[in-house]
Amino acid sequence: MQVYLDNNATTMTDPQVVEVMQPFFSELYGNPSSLHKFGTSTHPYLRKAIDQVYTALNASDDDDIVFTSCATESNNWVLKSVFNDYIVNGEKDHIITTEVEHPSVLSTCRWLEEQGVKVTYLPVNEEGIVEPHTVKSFITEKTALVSVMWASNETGMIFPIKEIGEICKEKGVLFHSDGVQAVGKISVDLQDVHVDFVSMSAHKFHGPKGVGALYIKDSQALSPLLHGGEQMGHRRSGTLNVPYIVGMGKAIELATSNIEETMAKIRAKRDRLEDALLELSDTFVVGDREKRTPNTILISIRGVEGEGMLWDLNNGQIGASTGSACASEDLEANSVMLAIGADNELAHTGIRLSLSRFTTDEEIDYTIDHFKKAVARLRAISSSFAKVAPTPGGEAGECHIPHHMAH
Ligand code: C6P
Repeated sequence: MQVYLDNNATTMTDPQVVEVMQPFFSELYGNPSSLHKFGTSTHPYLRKAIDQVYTALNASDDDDIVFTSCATESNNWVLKSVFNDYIVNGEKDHIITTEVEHPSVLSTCRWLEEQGVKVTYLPVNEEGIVEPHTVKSFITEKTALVSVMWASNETGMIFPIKEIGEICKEKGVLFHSDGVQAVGKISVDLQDVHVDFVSMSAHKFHGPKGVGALYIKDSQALSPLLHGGEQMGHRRSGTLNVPYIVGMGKAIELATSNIEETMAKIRAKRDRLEDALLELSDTFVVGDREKRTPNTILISIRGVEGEGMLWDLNNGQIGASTGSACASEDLEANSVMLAIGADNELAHTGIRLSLSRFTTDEEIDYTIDHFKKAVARLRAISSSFAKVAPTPGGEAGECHIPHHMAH
């Protein structure tokens, strides 16, 4: 059996999505900007995809949804254009974000610091979320933008976006949320929450890779990241990627049209897996499960290195990760676990398991069985190693565990 439990890194493209994309490669391949019928015949399909995204997010007709190549582009666009539009002219000089954002936000912020922008990286609390009062206390007259993720890719913790949005509105500060791990996993209602910009990526909700979007409230001005032709009303130039946009429309419709029911099923499987793994001694899960996206577990097994565990899971045909896929090549401790107060040793043990609507009960049973055996194997190896080479200055397993991680 093969089990894919890395759906926060990317998802399988739903076969129904592949099917609707198919005609746009070799049949309806015209450039939508062309005036002939090859081009214009794509328009109804593009219109439909746009409507599907608006409906899924409950966006208003006054808002803009602009297709991009991915969430990394959407995040870069917001941060760099806010810099260009509000900071370069000296009006403002400050951006607020959090310590636990995805690298597409954090690296862009570091680059902005090199350009002279003051960036505050807010700490998270012990559950791994930033508290609204913390955001409020750092906003000054010079703050141009607050950028806080909607849900964490690593822990699944859902951030208090509604409350932070109210604070930003009251203070007159622009608010961006990286919605990559929220869209398609929890309800995202953009008429209920005040947020100026939301980034998303289709491949996180069973759409294709290489297409994302940026939501822009009230179609407000934001200078383009890519200059060029007139596509998307000059907001994002480049020939429209029709098959992928059509695929994204279908994917978001499938992911959100019955979200409560779909997520209840995923949550039941996730909780069963989590309960079973927590039967292992010295095992901890980050964050209250009711406050997490329904598909995610970040679990730590004391004394079991994350990389060793991944290797063993991989041998058992189970795909998981130690955290963000784009940081998985280094062997550093999980930065989100460090940010919530885990010590270095514990932060090296995190394993992220993320389910999807395609995860089956049989796969969960198989994973529970293999995971438990893997922990036993790895613990046996590390205890026999410890007998030969005791670690100086401390007993095995002596590490700081934040109290919220204890089960
Ligand atoms: N996170 C993960 O393993 P792209 O790659 O541009 O489609 O999405 C980037 C991105 C932005 N924000 C968040 C919160 C994300 O989770 C991701 C992608 C993957 O966690 C790959 S690094």
